[in-house]
Amino acid sequence: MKDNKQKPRELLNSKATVTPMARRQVLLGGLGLMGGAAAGALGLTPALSAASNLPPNIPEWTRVLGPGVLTNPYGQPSPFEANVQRRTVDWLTPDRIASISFTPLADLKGIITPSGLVFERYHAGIPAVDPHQHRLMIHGMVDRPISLTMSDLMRFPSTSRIAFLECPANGGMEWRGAQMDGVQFTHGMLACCEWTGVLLSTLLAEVGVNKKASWILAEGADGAHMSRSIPMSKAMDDALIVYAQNGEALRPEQGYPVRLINPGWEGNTCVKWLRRLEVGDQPWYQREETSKYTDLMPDGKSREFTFVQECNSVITSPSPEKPLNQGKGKYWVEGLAWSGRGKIKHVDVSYDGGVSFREAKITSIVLPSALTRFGIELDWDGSPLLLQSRAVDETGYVQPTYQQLRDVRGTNSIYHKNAIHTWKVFATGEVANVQLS
Ligand SMILES: Nc1nc2c(c(=O)[nH]1)N[C@H]1C(S)=C(S)[C@@H](COP(=O)(O)O)O[C@H]1N2
Ligand SMILES: [Mo]
Repeated sequence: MKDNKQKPRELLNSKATVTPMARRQVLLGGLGLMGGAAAGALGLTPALSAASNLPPNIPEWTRVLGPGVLTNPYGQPSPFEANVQRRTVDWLTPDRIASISFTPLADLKGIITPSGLVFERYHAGIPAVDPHQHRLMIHGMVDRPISLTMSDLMRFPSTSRIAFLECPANGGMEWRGAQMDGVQFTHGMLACCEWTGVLLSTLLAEVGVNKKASWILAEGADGAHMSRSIPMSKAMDDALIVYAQNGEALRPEQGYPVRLINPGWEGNTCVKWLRRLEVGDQPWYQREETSKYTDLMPDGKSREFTFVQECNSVITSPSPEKPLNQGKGKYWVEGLAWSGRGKIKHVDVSYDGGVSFREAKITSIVLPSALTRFGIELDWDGSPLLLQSRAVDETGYVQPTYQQLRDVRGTNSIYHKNAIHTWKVFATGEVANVQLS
């Protein structure tokens, strides 16, 4: 593990280079595998030579009729975008069953993550749930326990909400130093979708909750029976029982046919393939070691519950995946900010490792507990930069530096790392992940 926490000036002058292998994998990962085959399926042929398609010539695709409707009954991205893929880090987990894949943040625009690119986190793989044989049970300290079919669930008043989904382990590999060479891996346990379903409070009103009840156990139908204890206050506030994502049924990866979404809270509380909600008067012990999400503090004690995903941000371009590869001149620097405590108020960007900051433009709709996009124009003179973004949310909370975060949390943690991130831009335009204290 590289441990390259340095002061801005040392880093700006350092000769450190980008790890060439890692970057090449990120940039070329899917192309060789998918480009040709996908292009064939759509009836597109790669250009004979690029120049023959450029003005003033008439490009070849303008001279022929293209494939017709229903060439692709469920549409796919252009084959030229085949490199935009979820990716995993093979050394992170022993297999791909209890594992994670990452959202390709560098290639995305706006604030909505396309469903097929939402990061995946499984403790026992994806169960093949048949919606007709699936039930959502609600029982425990309630007056009228119920077992709902999917059709039953869809008869309740429906509501939609855009919210981010973030694993609290996002960035966890960076606690001890800069390690992952790409924003996909430093911040890609993150997505933002429009979620549609029924407010949990509506279902709880239907079953009649005992006045003494204060917690709810949510349990999944996967082999891990992954379960989480949710305080009644969140259940009664904005917790959503979701059956749709970005306008269509949930994807199997995201919990088809039904999952829990707790806006602004740890992704692990958002139980997928939801089969059971048990109402009780105390939290349940988290059963498996692998599904414990506790924060180990410097004194060796653990925090049992840290539900909220605090304010965070990252520049997605430039990034190791998006170098400044057009020489000197103007570039659009952009990134994402988010806070589980509400709306993003503003984002500052630094080009000199936090010595000075300037305010970025917010370029998207601003919603509570949703990704928010920012951007700022850079007129690059070709000298090295230390790029940072620092977000502030509507509670006034300012995203901490590594030093500030480590003063409270030490370096033993895995979860809830929201420190200001630094990209070093070299004179060549290449970008590397570095850490400043
Ligand atoms: N049933 C079930 N729910 C689950 C999980 C799981 O393994 N099983 N993983 C959790 C974790 S740790 C996270 S971060 C989120 C990830 O959601 P996603 O895979 O839709 O991105 O789902 C949560 N819900
Ligand atoms: Mo997670």
